[in-house]
Amino acid sequence: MARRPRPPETDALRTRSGPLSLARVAVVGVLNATPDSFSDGGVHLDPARAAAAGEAMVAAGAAMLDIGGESTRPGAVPVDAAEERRRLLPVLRAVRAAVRVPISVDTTKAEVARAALGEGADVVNDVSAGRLDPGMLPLCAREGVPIVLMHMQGTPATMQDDPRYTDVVTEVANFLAERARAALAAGIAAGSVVLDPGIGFGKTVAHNCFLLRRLDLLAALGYPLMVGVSRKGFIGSLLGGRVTEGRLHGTAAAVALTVAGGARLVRVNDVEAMGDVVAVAEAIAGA
Ligand code: HH2
Repeated sequence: MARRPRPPETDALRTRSGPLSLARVAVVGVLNATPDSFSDGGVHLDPARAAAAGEAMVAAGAAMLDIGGESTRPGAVPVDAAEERRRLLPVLRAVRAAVRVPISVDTTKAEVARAALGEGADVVNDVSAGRLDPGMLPLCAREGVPIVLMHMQGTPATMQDDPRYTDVVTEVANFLAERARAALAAGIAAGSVVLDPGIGFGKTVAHNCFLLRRLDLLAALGYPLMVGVSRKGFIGSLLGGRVTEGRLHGTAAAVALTVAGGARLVRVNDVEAMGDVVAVAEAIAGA
């Protein structure tokens, strides 16, 4: 497998906490300050426990932590900005005090993102790619922070009801290219844009597999790719209905293939295990 040439601006994301190097694949640790997230709901709601978990993730090799206060799992009940801030900010403050790596805030609301950036978050991770809140792209431009633009068909409440595409890879690629253009038009620097195919967001098992098989086409858009497969439902389905806790090895297989496909950031719950997966997959993919 040949090493892919990448534009120079993607070798690092410039953040307020320093450069996030993408010369090697960056492992991003997930910390959900929510009662209901499918992968770690309730575990990191307490600020002190979240800070300890964040420290452990960094010690295990996380290059960034992603903190969210609203679950976006299929069927999740949306929360308002006040509730999202109430959950998120104490956890963010505690984690920020405990670690030096960049922190991304997983939100679709500009008001929540603004508050989080004020508390030391460095990157915005918006699963709506700036579509749900017209203030989001201008905020990131003004603040000079990187943004992750993710593809989602529909909204979390209904997205898994009957997702349909004519050609999922082309449609996701076109969407991401359009959202990247919108980000640049809003004044966000090209080197501050990260794209994400949104595995599990309005996609069947087959759609997810098609996307993961052709990540190279998304990487060819010229922006670093983040991919989140960790413990997701399609892995459970491929393993005969396996529960979330039993999806570690399936996650490992998917993470290895995302690295081979050109992902530069992998969003995971099990940082230590997936750090090993990334190291081996990257060595083989780059050999
Ligand atoms: N997946 C989830 C949430 N945010 N952000 C990006 N950029 N990419 C993803 O794949 C992604 C994401 C869903 O996972 P999780 O946070 O574990 O669960 P929940 O949405 O229930 O909080």
